[in-house]
Amino acid sequence: MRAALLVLVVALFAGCPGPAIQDAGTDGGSSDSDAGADAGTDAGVVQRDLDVAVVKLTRAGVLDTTFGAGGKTVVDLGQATGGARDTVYSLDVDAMGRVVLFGSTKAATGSDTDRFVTRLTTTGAVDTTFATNGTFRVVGAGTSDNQRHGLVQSDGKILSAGYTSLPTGAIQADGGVQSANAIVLVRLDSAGVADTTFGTAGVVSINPFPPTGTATLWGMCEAYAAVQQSSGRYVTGGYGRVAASGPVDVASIRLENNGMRETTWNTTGAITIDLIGADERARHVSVLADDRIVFAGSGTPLTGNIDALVAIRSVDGAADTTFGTGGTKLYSFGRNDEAFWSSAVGPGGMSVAVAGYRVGAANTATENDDGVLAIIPVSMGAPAEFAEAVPMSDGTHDRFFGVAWDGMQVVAAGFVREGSDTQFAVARFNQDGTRDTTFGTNGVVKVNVTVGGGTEEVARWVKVLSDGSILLAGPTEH
Ligand SMILES: [Ca+2]
Ligand SMILES: [Ca+2]
Ligand SMILES: [Ca+2]
Ligand SMILES: [Ca+2]
Repeated sequence: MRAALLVLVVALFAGCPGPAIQDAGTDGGSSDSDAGADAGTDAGVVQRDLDVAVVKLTRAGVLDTTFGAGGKTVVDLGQATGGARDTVYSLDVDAMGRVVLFGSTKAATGSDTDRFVTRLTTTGAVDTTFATNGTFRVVGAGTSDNQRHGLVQSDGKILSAGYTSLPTGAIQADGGVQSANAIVLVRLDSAGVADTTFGTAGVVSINPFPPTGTATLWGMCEAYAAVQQSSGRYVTGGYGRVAASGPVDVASIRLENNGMRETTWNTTGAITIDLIGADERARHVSVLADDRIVFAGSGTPLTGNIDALVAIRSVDGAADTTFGTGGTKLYSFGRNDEAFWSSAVGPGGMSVAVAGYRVGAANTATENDDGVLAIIPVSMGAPAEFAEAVPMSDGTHDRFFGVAWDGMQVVAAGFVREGSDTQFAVARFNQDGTRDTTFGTNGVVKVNVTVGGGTEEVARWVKVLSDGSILLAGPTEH
């Protein structure tokens, strides 16, 4: 089956990358981006190798020494080439407590990235019974396959969401064949083998924005996450554009459980959320207890001002007009540039927590990057909304990228950069937004996975286990 998948993927990716449209660079040019603190894209003189780090803390916030080496596991999936390096965006835990990691790594055969799914044992060792020596890889030469999220389903199957630059077949003005980013989902069984009941040999690739009107070139679409409604259908969240170039909008499609695209979603088959014709992005998506969908990301309500964004949609994708303005609400935390990067639904489906950051105008003691948090009521009887900047450090940069619930408390994770040495950081909050001061130092725990100036590291995801222990995953540079 794996061979069949590889044949398919190679077939998908074969031929003509041609001069690619710069879709891979849609994050560029804006500080609402993966740049800077997103370990891996910092422009610098040294291109260091990145590895995948997983850290386990006890509920008290102390490194769990039964996991990895002193509470930390670092997996090196490949050596860097140019900008192609190991990175990890999310993790999930299966029914046996094994840790499944989702990210991208430099392709074995090229200088681009391919997605990987790696499983660790409960004690943090690479689980060699999974896939091939613990890792499933999609191998597509030259196509920059980006995985942004994954999950373990209740049936044990594993879903991977991301996007890949694929040839559209359209001819560009320069005579080359256009490539554009398409949503790519991959489903594996619990052994790490491609699930042939999903898509074609376990893979679905969809660009929902074909040329319209007199256009000949395709738009593009990326999935930053995919989640499952109770029907078994998958909803994606990310961003894209109908036109071949220009600003992006929040974009979402829905798939049947077998990977077929489902065309009743928002009646048109796709959701796009646009405010003033500038950029809107979803960075994560969650399913509420009643199957409504929550998108978390950023939007541009005014030229030159980016705000964090939350949008809520009905079970079938219509705007939930009980929320915000037409189902969309913007959050400003006193800066030009704010974004949410993750969302998580609380106990009983009462509230949804979203976390991200605000970007300082300058690296000053009073205005640097800060984590932001909102705890939003989504059901009758939920506590009032909390939405504030909640810096882990007033004097230096900090951001959140992951969020999870621990009972009635919220755990958010990201990084703190002190001097030039960045560290994983995680904070625990009470539901009123105050820090849980019984956790770490004044509610914050920092873990320096790689010690040294100039080495980036950032927790991109946090998962709280049933005993309250905390798993963090992110890339670390060395
Ligand atoms: Ca590496
Ligand atoms: Ca703003
Ligand atoms: Ca700060
Ligand atoms: Ca460090």
